[in-house]
Amino acid sequence: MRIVSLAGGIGGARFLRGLLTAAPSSEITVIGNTGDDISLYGLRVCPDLDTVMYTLGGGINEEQGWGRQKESHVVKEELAAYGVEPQWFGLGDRDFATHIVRTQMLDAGYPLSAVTEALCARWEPGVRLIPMSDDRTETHVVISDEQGRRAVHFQEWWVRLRASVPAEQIILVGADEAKPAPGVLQAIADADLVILPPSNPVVSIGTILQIKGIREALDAKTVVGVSPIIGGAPVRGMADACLTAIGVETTAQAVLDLYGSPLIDGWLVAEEDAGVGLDGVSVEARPLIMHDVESAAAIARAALDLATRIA
Ligand code: GDP
Ligand code: FO1
Ligand code: CA
Ligand code: CA
Repeated sequence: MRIVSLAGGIGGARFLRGLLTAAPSSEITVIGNTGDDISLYGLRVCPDLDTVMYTLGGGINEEQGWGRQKESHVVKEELAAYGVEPQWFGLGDRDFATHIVRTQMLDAGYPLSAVTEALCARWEPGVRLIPMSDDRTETHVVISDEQGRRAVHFQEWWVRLRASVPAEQIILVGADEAKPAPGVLQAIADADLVILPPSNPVVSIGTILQIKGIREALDAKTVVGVSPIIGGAPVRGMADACLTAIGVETTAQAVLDLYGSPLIDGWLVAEEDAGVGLDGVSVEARPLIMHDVESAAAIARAALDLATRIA
């Protein structure tokens, strides 16, 4: 079976690890979010691609959900000693190597999709990981603070400000010009099934859906989504602040309405959210907390079963 999944960082990666357990013989293509990407100290950092790559490749810091296990922070300390900014983003030493390799290849002219493939040759994530686009896009957030009304990089809003300042607007800079990376539309066309994991509906899935042609390609497919919102709150992170910014309530129902029909054909919600519904969508309630690989695999199995019944 050929499966395509869109993915952000932690929620997407943990779901995909379950999917690999649930469907070991399937061919899985992951279209990764690159709106979170940021250039720091001359290096290109792709947090969501790296989170998927490290999680599936066995190199992730499990407690944190991002970054490398057995990490040290000597380079960060040395940069701080020079007074180099920003100091609010925590790049570890092992992680730095990934960004050095990536930047070196990008500077040599390789597209991000080729760079990602090269990095994955080491990590063997068991899926084909393709960035949503080789064209540079970045999510920026419009805020108002003592410095006035201005746009900051998504990472500054998320990591430095912890989303404590309301987002007035969330914009994917470069979206109009960005084309899907090579292989993205073909993988969707060839897929038997598309899964939207419980990734952030605004800055992960919503971002990928803004790339020209991707949403249209998905309309022809059986698409099953897993709610990242349980009982009116995100399971982790600050997705509520992102949803509020685009005028959407933080509920499993509102996220389903946001994705809407015809995009979504099946929707998994948690048991406390039973009763959620939308015309044309098959909704099922299941335990949706990913405690470990086995519980993530059970959710993946439920998504596969639902897709089989719809198709
Ligand atoms: P990020 O890029 O690291 O923020 O990760 P994603 O965008 O892939 O996923 C973030 C979303 O995952 C958040 O909105 C969480 O609510 C959701 N999430 C995290 N853990 C779980 C879980 O165990 N179950 C469900 N249903 N959602 C989860
Ligand atoms: N998240 C944090 O909350 N603080 C950090 O210092 C931080 C550093 C970082 C470095 C590399 C990387 O791949 C991810 C990192 N993250 C950090 C996580 C990440 O930036 C965000 O969780 C996601 O991009 C939000 O979707
Ligand atoms: Ca992310
Ligand atoms: Ca559909």
